[in-house]
Amino acid sequence: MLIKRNPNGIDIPFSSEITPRAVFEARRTFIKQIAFGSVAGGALLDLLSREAFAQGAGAQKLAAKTNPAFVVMDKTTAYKDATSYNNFYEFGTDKTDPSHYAGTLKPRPWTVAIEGEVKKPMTLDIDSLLKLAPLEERVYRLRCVEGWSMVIPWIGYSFAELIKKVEPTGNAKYVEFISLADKKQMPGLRSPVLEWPYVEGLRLDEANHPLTLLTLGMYGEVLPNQNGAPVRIVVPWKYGFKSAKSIVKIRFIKDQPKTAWNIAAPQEYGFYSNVNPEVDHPRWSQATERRIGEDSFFKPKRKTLMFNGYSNVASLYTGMDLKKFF
Ligand SMILES: Nc1nc2c(c(=O)[nH]1)N[C@H]1C(S)=C(S)[C@@H](COP(=O)(O)O)O[C@H]1N2
Ligand SMILES: [Mo]
Repeated sequence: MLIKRNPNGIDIPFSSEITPRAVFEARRTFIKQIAFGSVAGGALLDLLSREAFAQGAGAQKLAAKTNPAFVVMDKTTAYKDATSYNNFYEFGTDKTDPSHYAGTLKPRPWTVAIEGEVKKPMTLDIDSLLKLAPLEERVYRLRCVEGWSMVIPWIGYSFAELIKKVEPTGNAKYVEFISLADKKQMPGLRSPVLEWPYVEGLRLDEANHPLTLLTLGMYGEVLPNQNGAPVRIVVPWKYGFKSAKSIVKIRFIKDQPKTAWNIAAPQEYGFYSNVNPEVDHPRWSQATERRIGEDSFFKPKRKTLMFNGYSNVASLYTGMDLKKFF
């Protein structure tokens, strides 16, 4: 496919438009069935619409216009994989735990308190967040520090839009994202694998980078519980654990915050955690990754890209030793 590079350092496919989850899925089934010769002639269209109907039923739709400047050309991960292979330790540490147990999370009503070094602290509910800026669909790579990756069509807008609204003071140098920690909704909190609540953080300039996405949906729908409903952050050039789920509090602060994984294993998980194939995890290489849904004997692992392929963020780290600030 013909592609061009854009200023965000990611690949843009030539045409793109809002693609609801049902249509992604229908297309996949459709291609599979063509490959196996099980579909012919007039059955094609019928199959497409039936699939779309069957798979789209249930979840709440969320309309958004695709922003082609933020769409990677990689094949999108199947919705089924993106919603059944998850890390969300508040619901257990197995990959399938969140899809099995996150049903107890109540994503509405929900509020996010924004406080700290801001001129306009505020508490916003989900409807206010949905209206704060135009919703965009963006297809990002997500690279977990464990060595697997996915490609997900998120829905949201640049976190910078929210930063503008609350007007950080001159003392604001970092942003802290705090996830819900409610034992009644989250069975995983009984286990001390991490210090609860789950906390993540960014430097203010990282938080202000247009790629940093305040995320309210995926695959044309509101976020499924296991993916961090009703609101999460997505920072595509960093390892997945920087993208905190089910956020209830956002604090603008002066000093670098302590973060959940850094507290748990400081020698393994640094504050920055930029995707970097040249800096190995102490227990494994970060040079390659397995794209979920792509497993096969013939498929070699993919090479992990510097900053997960989002090369234009490099300017955020000019003069920094990324081996030291891992
Ligand atoms: N609150 C919270 N956020 C979290 C996690 C978590 O355990 N708790 N796991 C992180 C990790 S390790 C990854 S890889 C991504 C996974 O996001 P996904 O399940 O939507 O693909 O969420 C991140 N956000
Ligand atoms: Mo992860």
